[in-house]
Order: sequence, then C-alpha cells, then structure tokens
Amino acid sequence: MRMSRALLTHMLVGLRVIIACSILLLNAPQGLAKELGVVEDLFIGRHAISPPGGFGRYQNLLVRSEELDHASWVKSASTTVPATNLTAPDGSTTAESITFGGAGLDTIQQASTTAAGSTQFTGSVWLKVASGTLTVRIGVIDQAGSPAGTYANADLDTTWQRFQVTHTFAGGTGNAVLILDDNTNASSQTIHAWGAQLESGTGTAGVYTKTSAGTVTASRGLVSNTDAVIGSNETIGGTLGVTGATTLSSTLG
Ligand SMILES: [Ca+2]
Repeated sequence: MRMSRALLTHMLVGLRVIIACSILLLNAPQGLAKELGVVEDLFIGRHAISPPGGFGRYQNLLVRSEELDHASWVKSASTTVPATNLTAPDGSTTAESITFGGAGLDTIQQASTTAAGSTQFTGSVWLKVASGTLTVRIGVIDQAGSPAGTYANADLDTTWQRFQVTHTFAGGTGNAVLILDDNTNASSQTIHAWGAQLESGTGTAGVYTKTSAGTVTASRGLVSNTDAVIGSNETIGGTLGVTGATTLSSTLG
C-alpha cells in the first residue's frame, strides 16, 4: 500500500485556506471591496511525518531499524544484505541493498519481542529499486507456526516510498514479525531498504523513529532522528534524559 500522507496533508492545507478565504468573503459587508485575508495559523492534520521524524504518535518495536545488514534481521538462505551504505530518505548513508535469490520465496524478517495475540500491529519501511520497477511484499505475521498475518504488495520504483501493512491477530503464541519477501520472484532481485518500524495498537504507521540496540516505547510528541535547533527558550515538564555528550554554549550557530 503506497502512502499518500504528504498529498493528503497538502490537500487539507489547501482546503482550509479555501474555507478561511471563503469565510472572509462571506463576512465582507455588501458594497465593500472584497479582499483575501492572511491566514496566520493552519492546522495540518494529526501528523507531520518525514524520514527524519515529525510530530505525532511514535513507537518502534524493532531494533536496528536502519541496519538491515545486522544479524537482528534474519535472512533466508539465498538472501544477502551487504553493508552497501546507500543514500537513505533522510540523506544519511544508512540504507542497504537486499538481494533476494532466484527460484522460490526469499525473505528478510525480524521478530519483535512483543506477543502477537489479540493485538493490532502496523509495519512500515521505505523501499525502492535502483532502476525500473519491481513488486515485493511487506507483511506483519505471527512468529509461531503457519503464520497468520497480512501481506501487502509494495510496488517499487526508483523513488523512496514508505510502505505499510496492518494485521490484527485473533490469537497466537508467537511474537509479531515484520517480513519482506520477493513475492516468490523466479529471478534474483535487488531492492533498497531503510527505516523499518513496527507499532502495536494502531492501524496507521506513525512518525518514524529510528532504533539501534533497543526499541522505542510508544508515546506521542516530537521526534527528531537527526539534529534539532531551538532558537529560544524551551520548557520541559518532565525528565530530561541525555545519552550523548552535552555541550553548553552562550551562542547559537
Ligand atoms: Ca525468489
């Protein structure tokens, strides 16, 4: 399923501008010149999402979300993921190429540590190909036995796109798994992948938040996967946690 949130956001913004302007025109007294007003504040939906982060709900039950060459990602026998360090959607060089084998189904997957039973999960990942087009699949399945789950076709082209799939497990004894496969392609194919995420209790992929060795607990707010500049004061109502070095300076920039 191809996401079109950016298009939807633009449509919402455009619609609200039209409504705001229409209200101004309707309120203009008769006989007076009608002028378009300035809209100073716009509400642009529940999320503002981009590969480096955004506002809204976030969670990631997977580890190594930008390291698909890591052993945390289990590859089928004919699937290889060298550390190719391709340019990712956020401009970093953290995307990898996944080469699926020839005949048969080839896969790459990661099992979360979250039980699948009776819970809704949404998996998402950015994908593309180097040239042409290709259809692969993204799935959210149960780790145990014959997998109950949902697969969605992902129609790749040479542009990074975020794909997502949702499944609600009626039960199950295993953990929820995000899986990519080559749709049983009979010839070897290579795709580019970055930014895998698995969330529980939601039917729509939230703000992407990258992970390394640990997962990210569900919450809502601001995610910056890279840098942040705050030009004025900031009030923090809770605990301030710093995992890296801190530098205090009296100047900005
Ligand atoms: Ca194959």
